[in-house]
Amino acid sequence: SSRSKLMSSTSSSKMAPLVADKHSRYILMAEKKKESFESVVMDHLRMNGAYWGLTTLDLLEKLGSVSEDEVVSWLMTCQHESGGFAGNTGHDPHILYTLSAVQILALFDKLNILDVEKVSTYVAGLQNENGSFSGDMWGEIDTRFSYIAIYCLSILKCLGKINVEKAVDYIMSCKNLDGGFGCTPGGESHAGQIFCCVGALAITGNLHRVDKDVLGWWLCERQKECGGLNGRPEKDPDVCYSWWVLSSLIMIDRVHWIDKAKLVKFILACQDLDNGGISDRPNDAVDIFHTYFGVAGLSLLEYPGVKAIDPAYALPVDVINRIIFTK
Ligand code: GRG
Ligand code: ZN
Repeated sequence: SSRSKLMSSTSSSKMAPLVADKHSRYILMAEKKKESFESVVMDHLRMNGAYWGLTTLDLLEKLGSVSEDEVVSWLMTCQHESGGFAGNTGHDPHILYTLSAVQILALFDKLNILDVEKVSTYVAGLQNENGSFSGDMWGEIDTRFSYIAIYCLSILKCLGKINVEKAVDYIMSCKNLDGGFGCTPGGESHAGQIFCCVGALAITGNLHRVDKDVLGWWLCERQKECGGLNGRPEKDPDVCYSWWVLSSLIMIDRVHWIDKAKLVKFILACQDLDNGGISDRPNDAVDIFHTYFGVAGLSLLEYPGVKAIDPAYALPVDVINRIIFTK
């Protein structure tokens, strides 16, 4: 079946395997010749980059090579008095960075150092009258922020602080006739936005409100001849959609509608076999973002040697189990 198809197809050609150690080394060095991952995080990658790099290392069972204390003490300097986190020390808080901070603390099993009341008050305070969420005090509204707010409050066990019903109704108002979702009502369907909406519906137990066959069809049409996935019709395939599309297909139980073996090949073909890292498409320059999405995609595809990742929370399954099933 699909697993044997995966085996035969990967062994029949001379495809290079996942060069996991090189990817770990690439992340630890993060394009500079700096000594430690921590200094690179502080200087260049900031909060989102830290989440991408650290999650990739954990999926490859290499999180132990990072100094947890250094990362966590830097991370806490990014917290603003409002409770939200910034992308780096001294910057302004935003819900995007607040999620990355919560995710990093979850990876290190350090959520207990958070002032949960403060962080959850910041996140809940971004909900608008119509149920939508703004990204920060300036007010831009996007279903990305709905997903992030629901995610943070779920992990912190504070969903009671927002109006979940209104939040879900707002997300449903961003659904299109093609089965997909956009960033606001009427916005074009895009795989990244679909991931956010489906993820928020999954976390709140509302997946029954998705038309799984219509959405599943739109999502599986993202696979191109080369095996890679694109983010919407007429666009080029890109490794990051191995995450946005595949996680959505898994959440709605339609992952068998794509050719998994062909997608594995596409991701593996985007590796830099010499220096590590994964690019958006074959022969492009690698970056930490696509390295994360390539490894996370392979995790969803059950590639050997990569830990399982949760499709709704985008963190290793063991991390999510530890949080959801305790206290
Ligand atoms: C926890 C994984 C995780 C995410 C947090 C920030 C966020 C929540 C989600 C972002 C969802 C999103 C909109 C992703 C799309 C990112 C992307 C590759 C955009 C590029 O769009 P275009 O139009 O590129 O520039 P295409 O591929 O369409 O040509
Ligand atoms: Zn991309």
